[in-house]
Amino acid sequence: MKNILSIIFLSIWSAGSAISAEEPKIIDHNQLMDHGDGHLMDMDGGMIMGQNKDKLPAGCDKISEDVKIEVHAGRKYSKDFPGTIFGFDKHEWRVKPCTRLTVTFINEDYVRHQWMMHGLPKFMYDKGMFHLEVTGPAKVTGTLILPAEDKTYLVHCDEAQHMEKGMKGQLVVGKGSGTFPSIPGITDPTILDNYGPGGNKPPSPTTPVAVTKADANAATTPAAGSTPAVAVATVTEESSGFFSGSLIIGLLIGFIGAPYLFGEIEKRCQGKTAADFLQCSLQLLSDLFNAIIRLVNWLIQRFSGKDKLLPKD
Ligand SMILES: [Cu+2]
Repeated sequence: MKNILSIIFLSIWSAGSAISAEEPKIIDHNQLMDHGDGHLMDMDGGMIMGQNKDKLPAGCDKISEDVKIEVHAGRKYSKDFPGTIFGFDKHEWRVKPCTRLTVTFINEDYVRHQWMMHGLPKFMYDKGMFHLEVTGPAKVTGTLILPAEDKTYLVHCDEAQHMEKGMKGQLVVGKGSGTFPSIPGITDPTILDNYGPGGNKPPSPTTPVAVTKADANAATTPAAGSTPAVAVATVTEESSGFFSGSLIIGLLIGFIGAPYLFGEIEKRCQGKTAADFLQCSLQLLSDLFNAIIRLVNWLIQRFSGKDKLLPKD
């Protein structure tokens, strides 16, 4: 009886721990069919493109070193980078020129992810790329030999929005050739998200992006060694209130122009009866109004390219 109870208890306990274990079971795609030219795949979504284990790129006398890396991909790697949803466990890898690099790509999500490298020379990698892909949770391992020149290669997942939402990195060969923007934890975005007042408008390319001091601190502190690419300015209230620029100009013209206008009417219409004075001043105002209309028309035609004056009536 005691033995039966122990067996029941152990069964329940092991079933419970299997359910509570959240780590996905990773399937290894290691039986890929070789389709030639470094293209391998299986029927379960595992794929390698641009595999090369032994052909030396031009400029490489020999393989400089053999490097093996593991790249983990999944939603859980995005949590340190606000605004992202997907991520790699690392977003930058550095190797020497002519390295033979073997990448084990481990996808921990229940969707398809890729580790896709661009910009390889087409004399050797005919699609210009090296590409690992697997529908997870699963892993796949591929190898390539890196060219001799110093260059930075973009690495990303090409599933829709996965790169934009953080699944992006760079492979730096030798000294590299610069950096890519928006690599989580490595480089700043080209356009910094702005959560300040009026922050939903895209900034115009000629004006510095306005961020609050808190934003600026947040943008510069988390990424160690990163340099903010965007000028930091304090937020200024937009002058969209009652005293806008055009209103002030209008008031100035009115204040200066009105006494002059009344003086002119008085001068031209003096010595008339009340009725004649009214008619005279209305005629003057009408002439002035017509002159202004003609001037505005002329300016519009002049600056819209139709250099033709209105006929004078
Ligand atoms: Cu992906």
